[in-house]
Amino acid sequence: MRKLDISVIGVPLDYGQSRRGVDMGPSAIRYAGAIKRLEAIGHTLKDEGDVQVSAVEHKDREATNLKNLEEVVQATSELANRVAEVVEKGNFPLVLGGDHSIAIGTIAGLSSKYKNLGVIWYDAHVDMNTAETSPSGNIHGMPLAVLMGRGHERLVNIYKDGQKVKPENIVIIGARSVDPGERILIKDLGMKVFTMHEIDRDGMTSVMKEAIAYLQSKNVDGVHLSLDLDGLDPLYTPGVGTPVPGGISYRESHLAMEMLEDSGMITSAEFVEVNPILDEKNKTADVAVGLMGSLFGEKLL
Ligand code: HAR
Ligand code: MN
Ligand code: MN
Ligand code: MN
Repeated sequence: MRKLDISVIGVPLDYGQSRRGVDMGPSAIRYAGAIKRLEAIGHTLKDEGDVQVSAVEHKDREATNLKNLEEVVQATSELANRVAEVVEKGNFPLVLGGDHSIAIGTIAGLSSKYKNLGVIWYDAHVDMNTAETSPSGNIHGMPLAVLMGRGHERLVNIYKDGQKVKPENIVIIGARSVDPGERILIKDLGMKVFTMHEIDRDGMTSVMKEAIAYLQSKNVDGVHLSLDLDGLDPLYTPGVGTPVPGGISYRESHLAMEMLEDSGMITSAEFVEVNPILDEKNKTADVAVGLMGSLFGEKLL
């Protein structure tokens, strides 16, 4: 098993969507014992603290379909710098959200080290809207489009200009809520998506084997896991802002994490969308920490 130097960065950002409370995600995940859990496996942990997020919404905003653009740009820009510092010193970045718009900053920062990054997007949603296609104006529904170079220039050009991930280096797992504009983009770009249909039909073992082999075939120099807790069924992770029934089970999710650990391919990770206000006794944060255990090599025997 790899022994890693893991740097934890919290991003208490809830401006990428419309339900307050997901800014408390990093605290909830720390409270659920993330640091001790990973230290017990044998890794070295450093808690780098939280990225600064404006507590007050900016007032003079341009009328676009991008809610709180200013706040999201500010937080993701700082996050990108922090992640770049972490990878430059050779540590493994573990980012705690916050809503999923933070992936814009995490992956922008990773681009300082990884030139052909692979991404596993574990989510009920595909997060590939732009201001033109978004039904909500919520930026947490847009990070994958932004990272592929599509969307508002202030988001696309965070940390450095343009595309951060190639569409063919992305694997989406767990999708079951896709908007019309997103569907067109997936087809146009020929993206690799394992929806709930494939998971149900072929089983998680087969899906993960295929996902891992697919990314290996792209000769990626690193793989980032972006895990949205709403990828799981809300039975297991009720503390999320946009739950969608019919999701991935607790057991399938642990298996997926264990298979990723066995592959040795994961070089960074983020766990997002934990909202303690909507949760039942910190259940969702507990699941997040359990999944981290499996991802980082916890073994029963
Ligand atoms: N697709 C919808 C939108 O753009 C809902 C997005 C919800 N996104 C997240 N992240 N929770 O996956 O508004
Ligand atoms: Mn808030
Ligand atoms: Mn998401
Ligand atoms: Mn989601």
